[in-house]
Amino acid sequence: MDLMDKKLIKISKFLGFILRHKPESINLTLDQQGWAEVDQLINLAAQKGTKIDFSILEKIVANDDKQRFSFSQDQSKIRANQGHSIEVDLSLKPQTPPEYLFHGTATRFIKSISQQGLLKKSRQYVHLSANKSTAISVGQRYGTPVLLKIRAKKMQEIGYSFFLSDNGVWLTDRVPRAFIDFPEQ
Ligand code: HQG
Repeated sequence: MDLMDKKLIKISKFLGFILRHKPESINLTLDQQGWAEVDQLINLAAQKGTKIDFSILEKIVANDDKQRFSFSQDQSKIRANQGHSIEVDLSLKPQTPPEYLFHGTATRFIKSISQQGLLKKSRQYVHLSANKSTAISVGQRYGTPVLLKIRAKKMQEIGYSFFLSDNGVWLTDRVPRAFIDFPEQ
């Protein structure tokens, strides 16, 4: 990883924090759809000591490993594609999920998940992925990863809604335990 990559990752983390969780920490306000004015973001971040310019934002939007951020069409605004803990309306339309989706978690959460199902915790949705390897790396963030297989299509057939974020993450309100296949211990 070269220095530039390191800088971009640092700013991408900063953006994730600001655009998903705490815009007020730099006195920024997001609109209802989660958009921040790019100029405002740049100015307010600078006031709090984080130097960002438009070309860095362009690089992050284009190259972020999970495509976490998007510009509005005219590039005057930027937002996070998913992962919010603050209330935003991403205007995602319900979609039919594949038969199975995956959720990566850590061993220490399994007992509670087997009792309560998957809950969204501090975020707006439970996050699921179509491929196993993504789910495993998500779970790894919290400890020894465990892969849960979710009967998504069944859930949708009985009335649960699923949404697909612009960066390919499947989102739903909750997953009752009956739709989760736990790995054998
Ligand atoms: C767990 C990252 C106990 C859940 C990733 C997870 C993702 C329960 C944790 C995105 C539970 C919440 C989201 C229950 C759920 N009892 N634990 N009943 N129900 N949990 O970070 O899915 O890199 O809010 O399994 O790639 O880990 O930030 O959710 O372990 O897409 O862009 O509670 O964040 O994206 O943790 O990750 P999180 P997540 P970024």
